[in-house]
This record gives sequence, C-alpha cells and structure tokens, in this order.
Amino acid sequence: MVRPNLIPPTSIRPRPPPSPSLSGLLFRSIRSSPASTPALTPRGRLDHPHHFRPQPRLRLQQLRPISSSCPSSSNSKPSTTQTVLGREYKVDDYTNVPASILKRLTPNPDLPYKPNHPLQLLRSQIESHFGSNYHPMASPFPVVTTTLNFEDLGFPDDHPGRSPTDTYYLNRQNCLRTHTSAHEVETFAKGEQRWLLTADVYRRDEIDSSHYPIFHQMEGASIFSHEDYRVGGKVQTEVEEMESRLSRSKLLEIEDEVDLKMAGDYQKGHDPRMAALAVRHLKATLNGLVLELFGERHRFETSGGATGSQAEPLKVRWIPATFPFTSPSYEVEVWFRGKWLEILGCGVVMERTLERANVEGKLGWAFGLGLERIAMVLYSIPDIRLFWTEDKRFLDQFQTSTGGGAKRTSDGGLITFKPYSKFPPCYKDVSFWLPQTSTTTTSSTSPSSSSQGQGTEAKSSSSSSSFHENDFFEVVRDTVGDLAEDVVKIDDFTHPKTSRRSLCYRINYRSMDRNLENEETNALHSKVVERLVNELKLEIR
Ligand code: FA5
Ligand code: MG
Repeated sequence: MVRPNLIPPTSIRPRPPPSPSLSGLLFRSIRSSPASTPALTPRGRLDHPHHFRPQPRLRLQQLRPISSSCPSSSNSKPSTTQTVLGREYKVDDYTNVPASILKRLTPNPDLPYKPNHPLQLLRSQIESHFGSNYHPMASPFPVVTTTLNFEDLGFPDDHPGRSPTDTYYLNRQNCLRTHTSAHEVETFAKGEQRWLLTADVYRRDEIDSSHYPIFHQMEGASIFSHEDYRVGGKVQTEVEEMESRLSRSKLLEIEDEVDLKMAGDYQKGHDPRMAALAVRHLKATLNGLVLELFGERHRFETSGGATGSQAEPLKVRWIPATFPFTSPSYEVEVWFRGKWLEILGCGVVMERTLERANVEGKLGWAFGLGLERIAMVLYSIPDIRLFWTEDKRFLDQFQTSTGGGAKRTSDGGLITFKPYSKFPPCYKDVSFWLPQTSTTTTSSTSPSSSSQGQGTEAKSSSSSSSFHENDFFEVVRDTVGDLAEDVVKIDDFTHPKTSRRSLCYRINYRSMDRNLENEETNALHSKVVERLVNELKLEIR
C-alpha cells in the first residue's frame, strides 16, 4: 500500500471566537437558476437557504459501552472514555458515534489505496493527471479537533453542519472529520503549496444510492505568491496553456455562466485582478480534470459504444455555492442517470485560512471532490454501498492491465461495471407520531434545520423541535447496516385538531449480494421499530 505522506495527529487548540462577519453566511449552496426558482436536489427536493436554530438533540444509545479497535488497558471506566484507533477520548454530552461506525474505523478505511479497487484507480488517475507539481498525501487518522474541522475554516458556532444531528462527535472537542478541508490549515502550515490529500470522511446523512455515512474525499489546492500573478507571469502562463488545451478538445460541453456575486464575490483583501486570475486557473484546472476523467468515456458512449447502457451526452455544469472557507465558491455537477449529481466544491481560499497557517503573501484556490460520486459516474456503479463489498464479482471487474491509474481493463476496454445481480427489493413502511415536546411544528417544505455539505447537500426538514431525520436514518443504518438500500419519507401529516404530526418512511431492504427472505426482513424491521420507540421515543401508529 502506498501512503505517500502521513499527516501527524492533530492537536487541540483553543477555540477562537467565531468571525462576526461570517456568522450570517449560509452553509448550503444557494443555487440560482436563471429564473431564480429554487433548484432541485438530486432527490428532487427543494434546496433552501436556511436559518439555523439550535435544537434539542436526541442521542443514540449515547452512553452504552462502545466497541473499540484497541481496547483500553483498564476497563474500570467503560462509559466515561472511548478508545479510537489507540487514542482515548472522554465521553460527554456530544458523544454520538454509533458502534456501527466505530467498527468501521478498524482497520482504518483505506479503499482509495486498496489494489484494483475503483477508488484506488480513480485516486491514482487523478494524481497522475495533476502530475509532479502537486504533492499527493493521505491522512489516515479520522479524528480531528473541531477547531480544525470548523473554527479554522470560519464555520460560525451555530452553523448547522456542526450540529450533532449532522456530525459524528467523539466529544465536544473532537469529531470524525466531515471533510478533507479539515486538513487545509495544517497542510498549508507545513509549507505545502500545491497538493492533493485523500481521506475518509464521515457524515450523518440520508440513506440512498449516492449517500453513505463514510465516504472519501480528495482535497486539492494550489497557492501562488503575488509575484506569480504579474502580467505574463507563472499563473497567467499556466492558465493560457490549460485553456488552449481545453479549447482544442471538443469532447465535452461544460456549462459555466456563474454570476460572480452569486458565488460570493472576490474577497475584500484581494486584488480583483489577481483573484480573477486565480478563478480562471481554478476553472481551467478542474475543467481539465473533468475532461481527463470523463472525456474518453463520453466519446465512447456518444458513439454508441456503451454496451447495453443508455448512452447519454455527458453534461457538466458550474453553479455558484457558499462555503465559509472560500470566496468566490462553486460546485460542479455531472448529469448522471437522469439527475444532476454534485461531484465537487471549490473556490478561492479565504485569507483567514492562510493567516491561520502563517502563510503570507499568497493567493490561490482549493477544491474538495467526492471520490465515490465520480467513480459511480465513471464506471457506472449504481449504488454507493458497492464500494464496500468484498464480493469478487465486483472487485474482479476493476482488474486493470497496468495497475494504478489505468482506465482500461486487461483486455483493453474501458472499465464499465456490469451488475452481477439485482435481488428483489423488500419495502417496509413505518409510521409514527413525533414526540409531543415540540412547541412549533414546521412543514417539510420549510427551511431545513440541517445541512451537512461543508457544505451543500440538501436535507428534507422534519423539524418538530426534537426530531431530526438523520437520527432516524442512523437507527436504520446502525440496525441493518448495508441492507437498507434507501429510505424515503412518503407521508407527512399534521392532525387538524390535535396538531400532532406524524411521518411515514419507507425503508427499502435489499442486499447487494444475496436474496433477503421476507422473514429476515421482518425481523430486521421489527428491530428498527423497537429502537425507534426506545431511543427516539417515537410512537408507532
Ligand atoms: C465539502 O465537503 C467542501 N469541503 C468542499 C470544498 C473544498 C469546497 C475546498 C471549497 C474548497 P461538500 O459538502 O459539498 O463540500 O462535499 C464535497 C463532495 O463530497 C460533494 O460534491 C460530493 O461529491 C461528496 N459528498 C458529499 N456528501 C456525500 C455523501 N454523504 N456520500 C458520498 N459523497 C458525498
Ligand atoms: Mg456540496
């Protein structure tokens, strides 16, 4: 296994006060379609800007003894500390990592380094594309301080992404990193200027074919000294080279008409000419990456070469976004299986990030991409759970002729996943009344109380003040693991007289590897229902 460079454990630093100028920032991207209608998320929900109000939290078996990778030498205080990969963490009122996630930390997930795994192929293809100018790194230890994950990056204290409904906390000071941007400050502080960093990240999120609580991101960044931005200097030369290479290639059509103001505008401290050049460099770099990753496949599919799959033209679009640590900010989406799939977020690095890293006189950009999402599009992998399977029928399809970085199978074809089985789904519904602790009840189309996306994934809001649907999803995942293919809310009802609210979710049970008997599904479903009653205090209808 190649681990080019390991980042040392993060240290706990005092929390600086949140920047008042950022406290009003929205976490979720604000998608402005030309007609200024709210954009639909991949799941067809409205993606709202939202105003976050902290809410009482629900705990999943918060203080139960937790399994650990390296058992603590003393078992005298099992409920006050927990050990993660050999390090001890004090349990407190924020602790919310369920056993099903802790188990996955052993061994440290490293799919992007597993030979002939699709994520390994993709990581090395991206690293080779960027070439020797960019230093590839990994960061195997998944726990970071909240300072690194949030404060250093300008997330205000009441930012929804910080809520325990969205983030896995070991305790108030430490969490499972929710994005690779958590390593920006320390990486810049080490003097790295052009780098790529791959790591596993963790989020409490919905359950469907493109969301998983553990996934992998690659962070990339490039910063230049002010001198490099002079007319005819290094940045301009690189931009012109990349742009002319892109315009020579007619393979892809990339839609990019983002309004600068919608993307957050240039930062006050930046010379607008330099910032504009940084944006051009960012866009040319990432459009070049999109072309590298999807160009050949696009040609193959549009020339009718895709065996059996519906050949569709590849569409890529740039949209404005909001991240507390970049401005202007963007997201890139790819049209996949009839919907827009967001594959990365990016922008011009905030001055604050470089100040925290003690880097002076530099300006540049960063991006964070979801490896699974790109691999799904690239190799036609229909379900994000497949990345975790040990089934040879999956893994054998990613054997390449030349190993890392190759896009071709041993017989020279483009790698395209061929589903080996599709066992029948088994739907089970669960309807329940929300606990009557709520003072206000908002409808499901009101602004969400939650957003992870560091951040922009849309969430459906189910905001009775003590219910968050991520808690519901967590119970499902923690009970049935990968046997839940997706979970969809199918009913939301408020009783006209009592104002009590009830919700109904449909859980789709399906194994990727075998047939699930109805009896087994019933037993699983009963366990889920039991935990909903005991842990979330829901009243089943
Ligand atoms: C971020 O995480 C930012 N840190 C990205 C960034 C880096 C912006 C540097 C600016 C500068 P976001 O939450 O949108 O952004 O996630 C980035 C990508 O991760 C998404 O585009 C998507 O491809 C992937 N992703 C997000 N949530 C999930 C999930 N639950 N499962 C799989 N992939 C996900
Ligand atoms: Mg996003």
